[in-house]
Amino acid sequence: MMTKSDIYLEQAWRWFGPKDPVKLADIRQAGATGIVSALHEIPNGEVWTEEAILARKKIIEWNETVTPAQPSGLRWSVVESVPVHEHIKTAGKGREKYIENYKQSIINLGRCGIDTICYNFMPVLDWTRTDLNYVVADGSEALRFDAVAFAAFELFILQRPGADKTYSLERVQQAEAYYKGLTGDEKIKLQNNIIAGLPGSEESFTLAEFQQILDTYQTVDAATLKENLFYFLQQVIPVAEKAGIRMAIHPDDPPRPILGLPRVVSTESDIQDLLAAVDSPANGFTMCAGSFGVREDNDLVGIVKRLGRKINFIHLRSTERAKTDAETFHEANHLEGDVDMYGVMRALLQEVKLRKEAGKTGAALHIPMRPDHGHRMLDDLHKITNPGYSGIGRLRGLAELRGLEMGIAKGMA
Ligand code: DNO
Repeated sequence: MMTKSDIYLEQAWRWFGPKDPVKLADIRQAGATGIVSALHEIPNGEVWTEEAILARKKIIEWNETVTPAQPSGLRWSVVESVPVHEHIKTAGKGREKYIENYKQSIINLGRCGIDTICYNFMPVLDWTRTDLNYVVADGSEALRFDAVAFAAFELFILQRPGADKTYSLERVQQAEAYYKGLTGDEKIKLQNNIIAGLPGSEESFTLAEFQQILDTYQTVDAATLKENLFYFLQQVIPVAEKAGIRMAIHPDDPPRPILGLPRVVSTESDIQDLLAAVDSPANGFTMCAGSFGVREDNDLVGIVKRLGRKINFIHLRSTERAKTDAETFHEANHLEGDVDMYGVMRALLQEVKLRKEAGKTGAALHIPMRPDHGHRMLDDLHKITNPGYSGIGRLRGLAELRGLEMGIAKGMA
């Protein structure tokens, strides 16, 4: 029998809680041992109590269908995400209160034995796509960000004041033609895809609410947003360090400003800046190959090589930029597309090896990794799935990544 190398990443899987159509029992069969989850029902900004955390942890870690209950073989390894309230990002009037609440949630999670928290600092919207059912050559469905469709939403559906000045004339014309070709239902669908909230984004808006919240950023440019991020880090990182929690900021997706809003976690130099703001092992990032990989100027393997010791969590997926439009992309199969997954995996395992030599253990050694997103394929196509989070599509992703990892790790031993 092949024995597992001791250079490996913890295989994790995102689970949206008891309502997720992909069940914990399915995840066990997919071979993951780490669960990535959140208390999605708690409104942004409120404290996560120990009681609520422990109740969810019990569901994940104990199989209660047998008596007496047995360990399920899964552990709640990462919280994705504890959302950062908008007032923290804009330095609004509730900032101090929301930071105190955030600290308390960190302390409570630490007390309950959680070791990693993923979060993001994207203004208003979390990850954004325009098409949730883009059919690729093999007939499966992928998520897609179409820059023309996005501009059509912003210019002609939302009609954001000043938006036309942020686009080239060519883009405005493309967007107009695109918009004119949409039926009423297609317009509603595009709007919903963008502002009704993708899984895990926690917030959804009507058009009027959306413009209102965009307006709260009128005086927040990239420099101010960075300052607000650093202020947040200065407050929460020492608390996380003491609580035994490793914070992992997630990069912007897509990794560039949208809707006139700044985005400050898009590039290697953004990451360097935020790491330098507070020097602590608790101040790390999520190496999300798919999000960073959308930009051609992000050197993924280089990021892992240079900043590897600050990687606290990993998302592996690939994207493919459209040949005719550098800002349009879809999500490719995990080992295809623009991401050099072999190079990224190899660099990650080299990092694990260094950590092993340095005597690290647990999550600090076997960094949790989840297959990020997956196509809707086979039986997924007949089921209701969370966009990007289908069972079989991710199973394929994890299986491919696991094989890649094993091949590389064996070669390194
Ligand atoms: C999308 C996810 C993001 C991510 C958050 C982290 O699939 O990668 O929603 O969870 O940005 O805070």
